[in-house]
Amino acid sequence: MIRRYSFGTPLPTDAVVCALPAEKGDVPYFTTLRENERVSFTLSLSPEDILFGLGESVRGVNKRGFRFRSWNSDIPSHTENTESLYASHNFLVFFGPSRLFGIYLDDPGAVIWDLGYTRSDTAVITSENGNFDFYLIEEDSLSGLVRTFRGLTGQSYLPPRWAFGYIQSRWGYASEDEIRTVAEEHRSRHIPLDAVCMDIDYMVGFKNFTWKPEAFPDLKRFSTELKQDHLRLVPIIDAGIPAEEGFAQYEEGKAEGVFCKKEDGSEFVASVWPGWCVFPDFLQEKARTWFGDQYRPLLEAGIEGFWNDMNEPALFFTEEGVSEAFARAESLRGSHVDYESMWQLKGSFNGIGNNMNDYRRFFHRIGDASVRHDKVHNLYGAHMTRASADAFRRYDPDRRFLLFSRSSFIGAHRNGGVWQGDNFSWWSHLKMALQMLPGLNMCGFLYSGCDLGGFGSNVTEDLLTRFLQLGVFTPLMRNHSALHTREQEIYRFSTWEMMRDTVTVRYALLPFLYSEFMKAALTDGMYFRPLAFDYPEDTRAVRVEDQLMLGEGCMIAPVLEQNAVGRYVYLPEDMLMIRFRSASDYDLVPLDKGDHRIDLKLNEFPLFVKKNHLVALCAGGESSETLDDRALTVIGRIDRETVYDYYRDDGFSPRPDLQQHLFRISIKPETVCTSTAGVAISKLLI
Ligand code: MIG
Repeated sequence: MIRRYSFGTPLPTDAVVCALPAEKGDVPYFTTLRENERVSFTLSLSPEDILFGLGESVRGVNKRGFRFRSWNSDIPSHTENTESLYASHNFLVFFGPSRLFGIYLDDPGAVIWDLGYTRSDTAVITSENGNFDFYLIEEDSLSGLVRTFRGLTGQSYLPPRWAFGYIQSRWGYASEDEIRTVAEEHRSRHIPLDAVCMDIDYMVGFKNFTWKPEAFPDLKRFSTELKQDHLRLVPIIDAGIPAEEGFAQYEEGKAEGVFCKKEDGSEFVASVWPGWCVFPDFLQEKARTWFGDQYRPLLEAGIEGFWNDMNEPALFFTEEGVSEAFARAESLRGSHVDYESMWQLKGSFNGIGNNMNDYRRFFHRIGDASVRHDKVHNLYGAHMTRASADAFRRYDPDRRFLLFSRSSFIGAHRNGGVWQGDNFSWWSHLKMALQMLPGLNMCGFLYSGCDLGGFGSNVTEDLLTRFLQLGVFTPLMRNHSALHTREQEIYRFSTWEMMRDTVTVRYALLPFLYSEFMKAALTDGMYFRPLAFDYPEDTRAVRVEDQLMLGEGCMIAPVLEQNAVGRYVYLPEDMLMIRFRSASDYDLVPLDKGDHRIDLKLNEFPLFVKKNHLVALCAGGESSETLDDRALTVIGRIDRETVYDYYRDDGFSPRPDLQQHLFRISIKPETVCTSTAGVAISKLLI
């Protein structure tokens, strides 16, 4: 059941797809307080209460014990103390012995989530602007609750099947020769690969929708050549458009009036990669259509996937901001130099990027109204994603395109996936990546993953290996790294064969993981969940922070620590462990409910399968298109007839019907081909 409570004058966000009448009276459970524009909701928490959700955010699966701020931020150096990341996902579930409900604040401005931070026994949620819809969702189970919420916000984005392949990316690939080399290094060593990303270096002067003619003399020919080798190119697109006289996109957009304006009606200009830029007003349909149409030359060159970046929007600086900083610095000139004045001097320039004053300098048109950016800040990236997805649907309504964005808001999950933004080659960020996945899934962002290996700083062999072992299971499996960091492609390392073997597991599992993903997406379910969703009565399971449920019957528990050759795993019920080394090399170990110390050498990683559930493996391959998924090895620990509904489709049609694509696989203990220690393995042809 969902109830809507309306506060102030809510602005349209595009997050919700069902209109509900607003309730009269106060929101149950919470104490509401209005203070000037701010509205806050207070609730006391019992020691047992657990809070799940908030999508992309730092810290644990259980969000309790910290303060978060929904404010989309370009923040590469985030640590566990960072209150805001690249996206804002205002959905939170309260789960305790005597309560189960979820709340969604459909608020495009800043929202503060004090979840036991100021007082450990109190949650206070504050909308800074006070114009929003508050949804209260109640169901009998965690999964039911999330499903109801997702019904409210609409079906998740469906990527094409090739997007489940391994993707190699790096900031710096600047020509087709360089990309060809990356492709060849993978193919010649039989490291599976489906796509290579093109970062900003492909553009002329970092200008969107251009590409360097010397480096990419014939993009269509190049993309066709790669497609013959079952590889795809995935270029990046940034939010800003260079404010350069004579640059076609600038002139055209200016004539159409689609850029964000300042109060005096002049264009808002800020510096990002191409230099001075203007920013499409993605909140206007006209601007979305215009921006979306700019993808056309790339689509015509055969591109089927994109990543949208810098769409918080990230701002390096504005002329106004720089002048103000200089003025502040100037005012200190001649004053006695002490630490205080020096800190002030330094401070003048430190906060110049992504500055709140700049976010207050420009406006969006919503209907007839002019709305200051900071009031709707968190919608910008989501509406850029919407512009792109709409354009792809216009260009080819019969095909799914790959699209993942850095910034997002709930609603964008219908149009694209997300990557988790700039992380570092840190063990702590490997754990953070895992812990963000269930929240993202609750909010509908099923297609997601982190920069495997870490974006910033220098990776090590063991860390990349453990990142890849998590990546085997994340729908987006992309190795990405920043300019000037250690080269991070698998083939750069002495242990590349071990890493390749890890990737082969992804390809053996790809049809199964795709099946689990599509079933979750088409039923408003979750691909990754906290253990609490499956074992709400198990007081141990509900607090597990480093294991996740995957699909209907599986659980992952990656190694997240340096030099570890194993880890403790808690099994809430009897399971089968598949300990992988490669697509063809794995152990099957039945384990009973309880605590286990599992040996996991650097080349080993486990997948756990509930009793009387099945996993299907194919023989693998080097690209998603060339996998032979007709012969499946079905594995399970079964003591009765067990059924798996295997989803299989053409991998690109946009509106697949679930029922039409399900194949029922059924095994009886007595009919299996091999049976060792209660584990059934069956080879099936379908
Ligand atoms: O300011 O395009 O998150 O993935 O490699 C950095 C260069 C801009 C940030 C993205 C990252 C990408 C990088 N971009």
